[in-house]
Amino acid sequence: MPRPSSNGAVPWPADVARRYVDKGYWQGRTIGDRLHEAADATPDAVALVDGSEHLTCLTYRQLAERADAVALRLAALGLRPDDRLVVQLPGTAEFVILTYACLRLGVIPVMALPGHRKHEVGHLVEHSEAVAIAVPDVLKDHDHQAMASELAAEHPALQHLLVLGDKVGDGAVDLRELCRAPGTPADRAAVDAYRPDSRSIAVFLLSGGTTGLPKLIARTHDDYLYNARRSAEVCGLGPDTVYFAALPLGHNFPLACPGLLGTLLNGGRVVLGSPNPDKAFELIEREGVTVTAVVPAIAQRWLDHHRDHPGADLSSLRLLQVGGSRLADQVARRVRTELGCTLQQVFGMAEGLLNYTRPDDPEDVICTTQGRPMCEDDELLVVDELGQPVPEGTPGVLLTRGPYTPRGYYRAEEQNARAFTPDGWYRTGDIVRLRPDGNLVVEGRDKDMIIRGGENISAEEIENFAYQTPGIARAAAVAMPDAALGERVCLYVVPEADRTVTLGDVHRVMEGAHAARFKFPERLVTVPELATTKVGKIDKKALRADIARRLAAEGVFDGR
Ligand code: OOB
Repeated sequence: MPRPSSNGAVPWPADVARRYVDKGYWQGRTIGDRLHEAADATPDAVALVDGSEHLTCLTYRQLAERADAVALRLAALGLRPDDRLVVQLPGTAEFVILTYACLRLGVIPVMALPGHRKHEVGHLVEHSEAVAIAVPDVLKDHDHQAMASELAAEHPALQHLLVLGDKVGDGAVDLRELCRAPGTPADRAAVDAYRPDSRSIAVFLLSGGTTGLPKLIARTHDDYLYNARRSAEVCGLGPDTVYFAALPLGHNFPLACPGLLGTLLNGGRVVLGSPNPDKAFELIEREGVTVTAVVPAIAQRWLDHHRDHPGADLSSLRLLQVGGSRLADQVARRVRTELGCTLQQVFGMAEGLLNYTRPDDPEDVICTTQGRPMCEDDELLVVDELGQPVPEGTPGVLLTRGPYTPRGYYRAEEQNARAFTPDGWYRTGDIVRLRPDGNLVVEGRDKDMIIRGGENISAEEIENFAYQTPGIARAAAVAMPDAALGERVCLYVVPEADRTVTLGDVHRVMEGAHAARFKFPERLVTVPELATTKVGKIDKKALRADIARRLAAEGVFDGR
Protein backbone atom coordinates (compact mmCIF):
# COMPACT_ATOMS: atom_id res chain seq x y z
CA MET A 1 0.00 0.00 0.00
CA PRO A 2 1.53 3.33 -1.01
CA ARG A 3 2.12 5.58 1.98
CA PRO A 4 0.08 8.75 2.15
CA SER A 5 1.92 11.77 0.81
CA SER A 6 2.77 14.60 3.16
CA ASN A 7 -0.60 16.23 2.51
CA GLY A 8 -2.45 13.06 3.58
CA ALA A 9 -3.75 11.96 0.18
CA VAL A 10 -2.64 8.59 -1.17
CA PRO A 11 -0.93 9.18 -4.53
CA TRP A 12 -1.00 6.91 -7.55
CA PRO A 13 2.34 5.10 -8.04
CA ALA A 14 4.73 7.15 -10.18
CA ASP A 15 4.76 4.72 -13.15
CA VAL A 16 0.96 4.58 -13.20
CA ALA A 17 0.74 8.37 -13.01
CA ARG A 18 3.17 8.62 -15.93
CA ARG A 19 0.95 6.30 -17.97
CA TYR A 20 -2.13 8.44 -17.24
CA VAL A 21 -0.22 11.51 -18.40
CA ASP A 22 1.07 9.76 -21.56
CA LYS A 23 -2.43 8.62 -22.41
CA GLY A 24 -3.73 12.16 -22.10
CA TYR A 25 -6.06 11.56 -19.17
CA TRP A 26 -4.11 13.89 -16.94
CA GLN A 27 -3.33 17.07 -18.79
CA GLY A 28 -1.39 19.02 -16.22
CA ARG A 29 -4.09 21.69 -16.06
CA THR A 30 -6.19 23.01 -13.21
CA ILE A 31 -9.97 22.95 -13.25
CA GLY A 32 -10.03 26.72 -12.70
CA ASP A 33 -7.88 27.39 -15.76
CA ARG A 34 -9.97 25.13 -17.94
CA LEU A 35 -13.18 26.82 -16.76
CA HIS A 36 -11.66 30.17 -17.67
CA GLU A 37 -10.75 28.90 -21.13
CA ALA A 38 -14.32 27.78 -21.66
CA ALA A 39 -15.48 31.23 -20.49
CA ASP A 40 -13.09 32.91 -22.94
CA ALA A 41 -14.57 30.90 -25.82
CA THR A 42 -18.15 32.17 -25.32
CA PRO A 43 -18.02 35.08 -22.86
CA ASP A 44 -21.50 36.34 -23.65
CA ALA A 45 -23.29 33.01 -23.53
CA VAL A 46 -25.40 32.34 -20.44
CA ALA A 47 -23.50 30.02 -18.09
CA LEU A 48 -25.79 29.90 -15.08
CA VAL A 49 -29.45 30.33 -14.28
CA ASP A 50 -30.32 30.19 -10.60
CA GLY A 51 -33.96 29.12 -10.58
CA SER A 52 -34.37 29.57 -6.82
CA GLU A 53 -36.07 32.55 -5.16
CA HIS A 54 -33.62 35.16 -6.35
CA LEU A 55 -33.51 34.53 -10.06
CA THR A 56 -29.96 35.16 -11.20
CA CYS A 57 -28.59 34.78 -14.67
CA LEU A 58 -24.85 34.99 -15.29
CA THR A 59 -22.92 34.97 -18.54
CA TYR A 60 -19.62 33.14 -18.76
CA ARG A 61 -17.73 36.42 -18.50
CA GLN A 62 -19.68 37.47 -15.42
CA LEU A 63 -19.24 34.10 -13.76
CA ALA A 64 -15.49 33.98 -14.44
CA GLU A 65 -14.97 37.57 -13.25
CA ARG A 66 -16.98 37.01 -10.10
CA ALA A 67 -15.09 33.83 -9.33
CA ASP A 68 -11.80 35.72 -9.53
CA ALA A 69 -13.15 38.62 -7.48
CA VAL A 70 -14.28 36.18 -4.78
CA ALA A 71 -10.94 34.35 -4.94
CA LEU A 72 -9.17 37.64 -4.20
CA ARG A 73 -11.56 38.43 -1.36
CA LEU A 74 -10.92 35.00 0.13
CA ALA A 75 -7.21 35.65 -0.18
CA ALA A 76 -7.70 39.02 1.51
CA LEU A 77 -9.43 37.25 4.39
CA GLY A 78 -6.26 35.22 4.73
CA LEU A 79 -7.23 32.02 2.92
CA ARG A 80 -4.35 30.40 1.08
CA PRO A 81 -3.90 27.51 -1.35
CA ASP A 82 -4.41 24.15 0.39
CA ASP A 83 -6.60 25.71 3.09
CA ARG A 84 -9.90 23.86 3.52
CA LEU A 85 -13.35 25.39 3.35
CA VAL A 86 -16.36 23.29 4.29
CA VAL A 87 -19.15 24.08 1.84
CA GLN A 88 -22.68 23.33 2.96
CA LEU A 89 -24.79 25.43 0.64
CA PRO A 90 -27.99 24.89 -1.27
CA GLY A 91 -27.84 24.90 -5.08
CA THR A 92 -27.50 28.62 -5.68
CA ALA A 93 -25.31 30.89 -7.80
CA GLU A 94 -23.20 31.48 -4.67
CA PHE A 95 -22.35 27.77 -4.48
CA VAL A 96 -21.09 27.87 -8.04
CA ILE A 97 -19.16 31.14 -7.73
CA LEU A 98 -17.55 30.10 -4.45
CA THR A 99 -16.55 26.66 -5.73
CA TYR A 100 -15.14 28.16 -8.92
CA ALA A 101 -13.20 30.70 -6.81
CA CYS A 102 -11.75 27.90 -4.67
CA LEU A 103 -10.68 25.94 -7.74
CA ARG A 104 -8.88 29.03 -9.05
CA LEU A 105 -7.22 29.86 -5.75
CA GLY A 106 -6.32 26.33 -4.67
CA VAL A 107 -8.47 26.54 -1.53
CA ILE A 108 -10.05 23.09 -1.19
CA PRO A 109 -13.82 22.90 -0.82
CA VAL A 110 -15.03 20.07 1.44
CA MET A 111 -18.40 19.13 0.01
CA ALA A 112 -20.87 18.63 2.84
CA LEU A 113 -24.48 17.81 2.01
CA PRO A 114 -27.39 20.09 3.00
CA GLY A 115 -28.93 17.33 5.16
CA HIS A 116 -25.85 17.06 7.34
CA ARG A 117 -26.08 18.33 10.89
CA LYS A 118 -23.56 19.28 13.54
CA HIS A 119 -22.55 15.67 14.09
CA GLU A 120 -21.42 15.23 10.48
CA VAL A 121 -20.28 18.78 9.72
CA GLY A 122 -18.23 18.86 12.94
CA HIS A 123 -16.44 15.74 11.85
CA LEU A 124 -15.69 17.28 8.44
CA VAL A 125 -14.37 20.46 10.02
CA GLU A 126 -12.13 18.51 12.32
CA HIS A 127 -10.87 15.92 9.88
CA SER A 128 -10.16 18.39 7.10
CA GLU A 129 -8.75 20.99 9.53
CA ALA A 130 -11.01 23.54 7.91
CA VAL A 131 -10.29 27.22 8.42
CA ALA A 132 -13.58 28.36 6.89
CA ILE A 133 -17.14 27.19 6.45
CA ALA A 134 -19.92 28.37 4.13
CA VAL A 135 -23.52 27.77 5.22
CA PRO A 136 -27.01 29.18 4.65
CA ASP A 137 -28.44 31.19 7.57
CA VAL A 138 -31.45 28.93 8.00
CA LEU A 139 -32.60 26.14 5.73
CA LYS A 140 -35.56 23.83 6.27
CA ASP A 141 -35.95 25.04 9.87
CA HIS A 142 -32.33 24.31 10.69
CA ASP A 143 -30.15 27.17 11.88
CA HIS A 144 -26.94 26.41 10.01
CA GLN A 145 -25.41 29.71 11.06
CA ALA A 146 -25.84 28.88 14.77
CA MET A 147 -24.39 25.42 14.09
CA ALA A 148 -21.38 26.97 12.35
CA SER A 149 -20.82 29.42 15.21
CA GLU A 150 -20.87 26.57 17.72
CA LEU A 151 -18.38 24.67 15.61
CA ALA A 152 -16.13 27.72 15.41
CA ALA A 153 -16.21 27.98 19.21
CA GLU A 154 -15.20 24.32 19.49
CA HIS A 155 -12.59 24.33 16.72
CA PRO A 156 -10.22 27.28 17.05
CA ALA A 157 -8.78 26.68 13.57
CA LEU A 158 -12.19 27.42 12.07
CA GLN A 159 -11.90 31.17 11.72
CA HIS A 160 -14.16 32.27 8.89
CA LEU A 161 -17.92 31.93 8.69
CA LEU A 162 -19.43 32.68 5.30
CA VAL A 163 -23.20 32.94 5.51
CA LEU A 164 -25.77 32.97 2.73
CA GLY A 165 -29.09 34.61 3.57
CA ASP A 166 -30.89 37.62 4.98
CA LYS A 167 -29.70 37.24 8.55
CA VAL A 168 -25.93 37.32 8.58
CA GLY A 169 -24.63 37.53 12.14
CA ASP A 170 -21.87 39.76 13.48
CA GLY A 171 -18.44 38.57 12.56
CA ALA A 172 -19.70 36.44 9.67
CA VAL A 173 -19.03 37.25 6.03
CA ASP A 174 -22.12 37.95 3.93
CA LEU A 175 -21.74 35.50 1.08
CA ARG A 176 -24.27 37.22 -1.15
CA GLU A 177 -22.38 40.45 -0.73
CA LEU A 178 -19.08 38.68 -1.35
CA CYS A 179 -20.36 37.18 -4.60
CA ARG A 180 -22.24 40.23 -5.84
CA ALA A 181 -19.62 42.85 -6.49
CA PRO A 182 -18.16 42.39 -9.97
CA GLY A 183 -14.45 42.02 -10.35
CA THR A 184 -12.08 43.82 -12.66
CA PRO A 185 -10.13 42.35 -15.57
CA ALA A 186 -6.97 42.89 -13.50
CA ASP A 187 -8.18 40.34 -10.91
CA ARG A 188 -7.44 37.48 -13.27
CA ALA A 189 -3.69 37.93 -13.32
CA ALA A 190 -3.69 38.37 -9.54
CA VAL A 191 -5.51 35.06 -9.06
CA ASP A 192 -3.33 33.35 -11.68
CA ALA A 193 -0.42 33.92 -9.31
CA TYR A 194 -1.97 31.44 -6.86
CA ARG A 195 -2.51 28.73 -9.50
CA PRO A 196 -2.32 25.33 -7.75
CA ASP A 197 -0.42 22.33 -9.08
CA SER A 198 -2.54 20.02 -11.24
CA ARG A 199 -1.58 17.07 -9.03
CA SER A 200 -2.82 18.84 -5.90
CA ILE A 201 -6.21 18.30 -4.29
CA ALA A 202 -8.99 20.19 -6.06
CA VAL A 203 -11.91 19.07 -3.93
CA PHE A 204 -12.79 16.76 -1.07
CA LEU A 205 -15.80 14.56 -1.77
CA LEU A 206 -17.45 12.47 0.92
CA SER A 207 -17.63 8.71 0.87
CA GLY A 208 -21.09 7.28 1.34
CA GLY A 209 -19.22 4.91 3.51
CA THR A 210 -19.83 1.96 5.70
CA THR A 211 -17.81 3.09 8.70
CA GLY A 212 -19.16 5.62 11.16
CA LEU A 213 -18.71 9.07 9.73
CA PRO A 214 -18.01 10.02 6.11
CA LYS A 215 -14.42 9.70 4.92
CA LEU A 216 -12.80 12.32 2.74
CA ILE A 217 -11.88 11.55 -0.84
CA ALA A 218 -9.17 13.81 -2.19
CA ARG A 219 -9.78 14.39 -5.89
CA THR A 220 -6.96 16.09 -7.75
CA HIS A 221 -7.28 18.69 -10.50
CA ASP A 222 -5.89 16.17 -13.00
CA ASP A 223 -8.19 13.33 -12.09
CA TYR A 224 -11.36 15.32 -11.45
CA LEU A 225 -10.97 17.31 -14.64
CA TYR A 226 -10.76 14.04 -16.54
CA ASN A 227 -13.81 12.82 -14.59
CA ALA A 228 -15.87 15.79 -15.81
CA ARG A 229 -14.39 16.01 -19.31
CA ARG A 230 -14.81 12.34 -20.22
CA SER A 231 -18.28 12.20 -18.64
CA ALA A 232 -19.32 15.15 -20.80
CA GLU A 233 -18.02 13.35 -23.87
CA VAL A 234 -19.93 10.17 -23.06
CA CYS A 235 -23.11 12.19 -22.53
CA GLY A 236 -22.61 14.28 -25.68
CA LEU A 237 -22.54 17.67 -23.92
CA GLY A 238 -21.82 20.81 -25.91
CA PRO A 239 -22.71 24.51 -26.19
CA ASP A 240 -26.38 23.60 -26.77
CA THR A 241 -26.62 21.66 -23.52
CA VAL A 242 -28.92 22.98 -20.83
CA TYR A 243 -28.14 20.96 -17.71
CA PHE A 244 -30.60 21.04 -14.83
CA ALA A 245 -28.91 20.47 -11.45
CA ALA A 246 -31.67 19.00 -9.29
CA LEU A 247 -29.56 17.01 -6.81
CA PRO A 248 -27.42 18.61 -4.07
CA LEU A 249 -24.47 20.13 -5.94
CA GLY A 250 -21.83 18.90 -3.50
CA HIS A 251 -22.49 15.34 -4.60
CA ASN A 252 -20.20 13.93 -7.28
CA PHE A 253 -23.08 13.08 -9.63
CA PRO A 254 -24.43 16.62 -10.24
CA LEU A 255 -21.01 18.18 -9.68
CA ALA A 256 -18.91 16.39 -12.28
CA CYS A 257 -20.66 13.39 -13.86
CA PRO A 258 -20.79 15.44 -16.06
CA GLY A 259 -22.99 17.82 -14.10
CA LEU A 260 -22.07 21.41 -13.34
CA LEU A 261 -18.38 21.17 -14.25
CA GLY A 262 -18.88 19.07 -17.39
CA THR A 263 -21.45 21.54 -18.67
CA LEU A 264 -19.40 24.66 -17.92
CA LEU A 265 -16.29 23.13 -19.52
CA ASN A 266 -18.27 22.75 -22.73
CA GLY A 267 -19.98 26.11 -23.01
CA GLY A 268 -23.42 24.83 -22.00
CA ARG A 269 -25.88 26.37 -19.57
CA VAL A 270 -26.48 25.19 -16.00
CA VAL A 271 -29.90 25.67 -14.45
CA LEU A 272 -30.17 25.32 -10.67
CA GLY A 273 -33.40 24.16 -9.11
CA SER A 274 -35.28 21.69 -6.97
CA PRO A 275 -36.30 18.12 -7.81
CA ASN A 276 -39.88 18.76 -6.68
CA PRO A 277 -41.82 17.59 -9.79
CA ASP A 278 -44.03 20.68 -10.15
CA LYS A 279 -41.11 23.09 -9.94
CA ALA A 280 -38.72 20.85 -11.88
CA PHE A 281 -41.12 20.43 -14.80
CA GLU A 282 -41.78 24.15 -14.93
CA LEU A 283 -38.02 24.82 -15.07
CA ILE A 284 -37.44 22.15 -17.72
CA GLU A 285 -40.13 23.70 -19.89
CA ARG A 286 -39.14 27.31 -19.31
CA GLU A 287 -35.38 26.87 -19.68
CA GLY A 288 -35.45 24.20 -22.41
CA VAL A 289 -33.49 21.76 -20.27
CA THR A 290 -31.80 19.01 -22.31
CA VAL A 291 -30.05 16.91 -19.62
CA THR A 292 -30.58 16.25 -15.94
CA ALA A 293 -29.51 13.78 -13.25
CA VAL A 294 -31.66 12.22 -10.53
CA VAL A 295 -31.72 9.27 -8.15
CA PRO A 296 -34.22 6.43 -8.75
CA ALA A 297 -36.66 7.67 -6.08
CA ILE A 298 -36.94 11.02 -7.88
CA ALA A 299 -37.18 9.40 -11.31
CA GLN A 300 -40.12 7.42 -10.06
CA ARG A 301 -41.76 10.51 -8.56
CA TRP A 302 -41.35 12.35 -11.85
CA LEU A 303 -42.82 9.47 -13.83
CA ASP A 304 -45.83 9.19 -11.52
CA HIS A 305 -46.36 12.94 -11.46
CA HIS A 306 -46.24 13.14 -15.24
CA ARG A 307 -48.72 10.27 -15.55
CA ASP A 308 -51.13 11.80 -13.02
CA HIS A 309 -50.74 15.42 -14.10
CA PRO A 310 -49.95 15.39 -17.81
CA GLY A 311 -49.47 18.72 -19.50
CA ALA A 312 -45.89 19.75 -18.78
CA ASP A 313 -43.93 20.06 -22.01
CA LEU A 314 -40.76 18.06 -21.48
CA SER A 315 -39.93 17.80 -25.17
CA SER A 316 -36.57 19.59 -24.79
CA LEU A 317 -35.31 16.86 -22.45
CA ARG A 318 -32.93 14.58 -24.32
CA LEU A 319 -31.21 12.61 -21.58
CA LEU A 320 -32.33 11.61 -18.09
CA GLN A 321 -29.43 10.30 -16.03
CA VAL A 322 -30.42 8.03 -13.17
CA GLY A 323 -27.96 6.68 -10.61
CA GLY A 324 -27.01 6.49 -6.95
CA SER A 325 -28.92 3.31 -6.23
CA ARG A 326 -30.37 0.49 -8.28
CA LEU A 327 -33.08 1.53 -10.74
CA ALA A 328 -35.71 -1.20 -11.15
CA ASP A 329 -35.92 -2.49 -14.73
CA GLN A 330 -39.71 -1.86 -14.78
CA VAL A 331 -39.20 1.80 -13.90
CA ALA A 332 -36.37 2.11 -16.43
CA ARG A 333 -38.67 0.94 -19.22
CA ARG A 334 -41.17 3.71 -18.53
CA VAL A 335 -38.71 6.55 -19.15
CA ARG A 336 -38.69 6.66 -22.94
CA THR A 337 -42.38 5.97 -23.45
CA GLU A 338 -43.69 8.26 -20.71
CA LEU A 339 -41.16 11.11 -20.61
CA GLY A 340 -40.04 10.91 -24.24
CA CYS A 341 -36.31 11.07 -23.48
CA THR A 342 -33.38 8.66 -23.39
CA LEU A 343 -32.51 7.10 -20.08
CA GLN A 344 -28.91 6.84 -18.99
CA GLN A 345 -28.11 4.59 -16.06
CA VAL A 346 -25.13 5.74 -14.04
CA PHE A 347 -23.39 3.48 -11.56
CA GLY A 348 -20.88 5.76 -9.94
CA MET A 349 -19.14 6.54 -6.69
CA ALA A 350 -17.38 9.49 -5.10
CA GLU A 351 -14.31 7.22 -4.92
CA GLY A 352 -14.04 7.43 -8.70
CA LEU A 353 -15.20 4.75 -11.13
CA LEU A 354 -18.09 5.80 -13.35
CA ASN A 355 -20.19 3.44 -15.45
CA TYR A 356 -22.64 4.80 -17.98
CA THR A 357 -25.04 3.29 -20.44
CA ARG A 358 -24.47 5.17 -23.69
CA PRO A 359 -27.28 7.19 -25.29
CA ASP A 360 -27.14 5.06 -28.46
CA ASP A 361 -27.12 1.70 -26.66
CA PRO A 362 -29.93 -0.77 -27.44
CA GLU A 363 -33.00 -0.34 -25.25
CA ASP A 364 -32.26 -3.63 -23.48
CA VAL A 365 -28.84 -2.41 -22.33
CA ILE A 366 -30.26 0.95 -21.22
CA CYS A 367 -33.10 -0.59 -19.21
CA THR A 368 -31.48 -3.64 -17.64
CA THR A 369 -27.82 -2.74 -17.02
CA GLN A 370 -25.95 -0.07 -15.09
CA GLY A 371 -23.63 0.61 -17.99
CA ARG A 372 -19.90 0.19 -18.52
CA PRO A 373 -16.81 2.10 -17.43
CA MET A 374 -16.22 5.42 -19.13
CA CYS A 375 -12.47 4.91 -19.60
CA GLU A 376 -10.61 2.08 -21.32
CA ASP A 377 -8.05 2.23 -18.51
CA ASP A 378 -10.63 1.65 -15.80
CA GLU A 379 -9.61 -1.73 -14.39
CA LEU A 380 -12.40 -3.95 -13.07
CA LEU A 381 -12.10 -7.15 -11.11
CA VAL A 382 -15.07 -9.21 -9.92
CA VAL A 383 -14.13 -11.55 -7.07
CA ASP A 384 -15.67 -14.09 -4.70
CA GLU A 385 -15.51 -14.03 -0.88
CA LEU A 386 -11.96 -15.36 -1.00
CA GLY A 387 -10.85 -12.61 -3.33
CA GLN A 388 -10.58 -14.95 -6.32
CA PRO A 389 -11.84 -13.74 -9.70
CA VAL A 390 -15.19 -15.28 -10.64
CA PRO A 391 -16.02 -16.54 -14.14
CA GLU A 392 -17.62 -13.91 -16.38
CA GLY A 393 -21.33 -13.63 -15.73
CA THR A 394 -21.09 -14.81 -12.12
CA PRO A 395 -21.95 -12.20 -9.50
CA GLY A 396 -19.09 -11.10 -7.25
CA VAL A 397 -17.72 -8.09 -5.43
CA LEU A 398 -16.35 -5.36 -7.68
CA LEU A 399 -12.80 -4.05 -7.23
CA THR A 400 -11.48 -1.20 -9.34
CA ARG A 401 -8.51 1.04 -10.16
CA GLY A 402 -8.12 3.74 -12.73
CA PRO A 403 -7.10 7.26 -13.71
CA TYR A 404 -9.80 8.95 -11.64
CA THR A 405 -10.06 6.47 -8.74
CA PRO A 406 -7.69 7.55 -5.94
CA ARG A 407 -5.69 4.86 -4.15
CA GLY A 408 -6.95 5.60 -0.65
CA TYR A 409 -9.04 7.87 1.55
CA TYR A 410 -7.54 11.01 3.03
CA ARG A 411 -5.73 10.37 6.32
CA ALA A 412 -7.45 7.07 7.02
CA GLU A 413 -4.74 4.42 7.12
CA GLU A 414 -6.77 1.99 9.13
CA GLN A 415 -9.83 2.19 6.88
CA ASN A 416 -7.63 2.13 3.79
CA ALA A 417 -6.21 -1.19 4.85
CA ARG A 418 -9.73 -2.58 4.61
CA ALA A 419 -11.19 -0.60 1.71
CA PHE A 420 -8.16 -0.93 -0.60
CA THR A 421 -6.02 -3.94 -1.48
CA PRO A 422 -2.24 -3.65 -1.07
CA ASP A 423 -1.94 -3.07 -4.82
CA GLY A 424 -4.36 -0.21 -4.83
CA TRP A 425 -7.68 -1.74 -5.85
CA TYR A 426 -10.69 -0.05 -4.29
CA ARG A 427 -13.18 -2.54 -2.86
CA THR A 428 -16.48 -1.02 -3.92
CA GLY A 429 -18.56 -3.40 -1.78
CA ASP A 430 -20.99 -3.65 -4.69
CA ILE A 431 -21.98 -7.05 -6.01
CA VAL A 432 -22.05 -6.96 -9.77
CA ARG A 433 -22.34 -9.29 -12.73
CA LEU A 434 -20.29 -8.55 -15.84
CA ARG A 435 -22.14 -9.28 -19.09
CA PRO A 436 -20.32 -10.50 -22.20
CA ASP A 437 -21.02 -7.12 -23.87
CA GLY A 438 -19.03 -5.40 -21.10
CA ASN A 439 -22.00 -3.89 -19.27
CA LEU A 440 -22.42 -4.35 -15.52
CA VAL A 441 -25.53 -5.33 -13.64
CA VAL A 442 -25.56 -4.32 -9.96
CA GLU A 443 -26.95 -7.37 -8.17
CA GLY A 444 -26.59 -6.24 -4.58
CA ARG A 445 -24.28 -4.91 -1.95
CA ASP A 446 -21.72 -6.61 0.21
CA LYS A 447 -21.01 -3.48 2.24
CA ASP A 448 -22.98 -2.57 5.29
CA MET A 449 -24.78 0.42 3.91
CA ILE A 450 -28.36 1.58 3.49
CA ILE A 451 -29.23 3.79 0.52
CA ARG A 452 -32.30 5.84 1.37
CA GLY A 453 -33.49 7.71 -1.71
CA GLY A 454 -29.89 8.21 -2.82
CA GLU A 455 -28.50 9.14 0.63
CA ASN A 456 -25.94 6.60 1.76
CA ILE A 457 -26.17 5.65 5.42
CA SER A 458 -23.61 3.58 7.30
CA ALA A 459 -25.24 0.76 9.29
CA GLU A 460 -22.36 0.90 11.74
CA GLU A 461 -23.05 4.53 12.56
CA ILE A 462 -26.71 3.81 13.35
CA GLU A 463 -25.66 0.88 15.51
CA ASN A 464 -23.29 3.16 17.41
CA PHE A 465 -26.24 5.40 18.25
CA ALA A 466 -28.28 2.37 19.25
CA TYR A 467 -25.56 1.31 21.67
CA GLN A 468 -25.75 4.72 23.34
CA THR A 469 -29.48 4.23 23.87
CA PRO A 470 -30.35 3.05 27.39
CA GLY A 471 -31.90 -0.42 27.46
CA ILE A 472 -30.38 -1.74 24.23
CA ALA A 473 -28.11 -4.75 24.65
CA ARG A 474 -27.46 -5.54 21.01
CA ALA A 475 -28.45 -3.83 17.77
CA ALA A 476 -28.18 -4.22 14.01
CA ALA A 477 -29.28 -1.76 11.35
CA VAL A 478 -30.38 -3.09 7.97
CA ALA A 479 -32.02 -1.81 4.81
CA MET A 480 -35.76 -2.29 4.65
CA PRO A 481 -37.26 -2.21 1.15
CA ASP A 482 -39.46 0.78 0.41
CA ALA A 483 -41.55 1.56 -2.66
CA ALA A 484 -40.87 5.31 -2.62
CA LEU A 485 -37.27 5.60 -1.40
CA GLY A 486 -35.86 2.21 -2.37
CA GLU A 487 -34.68 1.56 1.18
CA ARG A 488 -35.21 2.87 4.68
CA VAL A 489 -33.31 2.17 7.90
CA CYS A 490 -34.70 -0.66 10.03
CA LEU A 491 -33.15 -1.29 13.42
CA TYR A 492 -33.18 -4.70 15.08
CA VAL A 493 -32.63 -4.58 18.82
CA VAL A 494 -32.22 -7.01 21.65
CA PRO A 495 -33.29 -5.14 24.80
CA GLU A 496 -31.62 -5.63 28.14
CA ALA A 497 -33.52 -7.86 30.56
CA ASP A 498 -36.94 -6.47 31.51
CA ARG A 499 -36.55 -3.39 29.32
CA THR A 500 -38.56 -2.19 26.37
CA VAL A 501 -37.08 0.11 23.79
CA THR A 502 -38.89 2.33 21.32
CA LEU A 503 -37.90 4.08 18.13
CA GLY A 504 -38.34 7.34 20.03
CA ASP A 505 -35.60 6.34 22.49
CA VAL A 506 -33.12 5.90 19.64
CA HIS A 507 -34.27 9.11 17.96
CA ARG A 508 -33.68 11.06 21.16
CA VAL A 509 -30.07 9.88 21.26
CA MET A 510 -29.56 10.84 17.61
CA GLU A 511 -31.22 14.20 18.16
CA GLY A 512 -28.95 14.79 21.14
CA ALA A 513 -25.95 14.05 18.95
CA HIS A 514 -27.28 16.40 16.22
CA ALA A 515 -27.22 13.64 13.61
CA ALA A 516 -28.66 14.17 10.15
CA ARG A 517 -32.40 13.47 10.07
CA PHE A 518 -32.27 11.23 6.98
CA LYS A 519 -30.34 8.64 9.01
CA PHE A 520 -33.01 8.17 11.69
CA PRO A 521 -34.28 4.56 11.71
CA GLU A 522 -37.90 4.35 10.63
CA ARG A 523 -38.75 0.99 12.09
CA LEU A 524 -37.61 -0.86 15.18
CA VAL A 525 -37.95 -4.61 15.52
CA THR A 526 -37.43 -6.11 18.98
CA VAL A 527 -36.08 -9.65 18.94
CA PRO A 528 -34.86 -12.00 21.69
CA GLU A 529 -31.61 -12.63 19.83
CA LEU A 530 -29.89 -11.52 16.60
CA ALA A 531 -29.25 -14.22 14.03
CA THR A 532 -25.55 -14.92 13.55
CA THR A 533 -23.49 -16.52 10.81
CA LYS A 534 -21.30 -19.57 11.27
CA VAL A 535 -18.37 -17.42 12.31
CA GLY A 536 -20.53 -15.61 14.84
CA LYS A 537 -21.05 -12.33 12.96
CA ILE A 538 -24.50 -10.79 12.94
CA ASP A 539 -26.29 -12.31 9.95
CA LYS A 540 -27.54 -9.22 8.13
CA LYS A 541 -28.72 -11.26 5.19
CA ALA A 542 -31.07 -13.16 7.53
CA LEU A 543 -32.26 -9.89 9.06
CA ARG A 544 -32.95 -8.38 5.64
CA ALA A 545 -34.93 -11.50 4.72
CA ASP A 546 -36.78 -11.25 8.04
CA ILE A 547 -37.90 -7.66 7.51
CA ALA A 548 -38.96 -8.46 3.94
CA ARG A 549 -41.06 -11.34 5.31
CA ARG A 550 -42.65 -9.10 7.93
CA LEU A 551 -43.50 -6.47 5.33
CA ALA A 552 -44.98 -9.08 3.00
CA ALA A 553 -47.11 -10.47 5.85
CA GLU A 554 -48.38 -6.93 6.48
CA GLY A 555 -49.21 -6.57 2.81
CA VAL A 556 -46.62 -3.81 2.42
CA PHE A 557 -44.15 -3.52 -0.46
CA ASP A 558 -41.38 -6.03 0.26
CA GLY A 559 -38.97 -5.25 -2.54
CA ARG A 560 -40.26 -7.82 -5.02
C1 OOB B 1 -22.99 7.86 -6.23
O1 OOB B 1 -21.90 8.02 -5.42
P1 OOB B 1 -21.84 7.71 -3.86
O2 OOB B 1 -20.43 7.84 -3.49
O3 OOB B 1 -22.83 8.56 -3.14
O4 OOB B 1 -22.34 6.22 -3.66
C2 OOB B 1 -21.68 5.15 -4.31
C3 OOB B 1 -22.42 3.86 -4.09
C4 OOB B 1 -21.93 2.74 -4.99
O5 OOB B 1 -20.79 2.10 -4.48
C5 OOB B 1 -23.15 1.85 -4.99
O6 OOB B 1 -23.24 1.13 -3.80
C6 OOB B 1 -24.28 2.83 -5.05
O7 OOB B 1 -23.80 4.01 -4.43
N1 OOB B 1 -24.71 3.11 -6.43
C7 OOB B 1 -25.52 2.30 -7.18
C8 OOB B 1 -25.69 2.96 -8.41
N2 OOB B 1 -25.00 4.12 -8.37
C9 OOB B 1 -24.41 4.19 -7.17
N3 OOB B 1 -26.08 1.10 -6.92
C10 OOB B 1 -26.83 0.54 -7.90
N4 OOB B 1 -27.05 1.12 -9.10
C11 OOB B 1 -26.51 2.31 -9.41
N5 OOB B 1 -26.75 2.88 -10.60
O8 OOB B 1 -24.02 7.36 -5.85
C12 OOB B 1 -22.82 8.34 -7.63
C13 OOB B 1 -21.67 9.04 -7.99
C14 OOB B 1 -21.52 9.49 -9.28
C15 OOB B 1 -22.51 9.25 -10.21
C16 OOB B 1 -23.65 8.57 -9.86
C17 OOB B 1 -23.81 8.11 -8.57
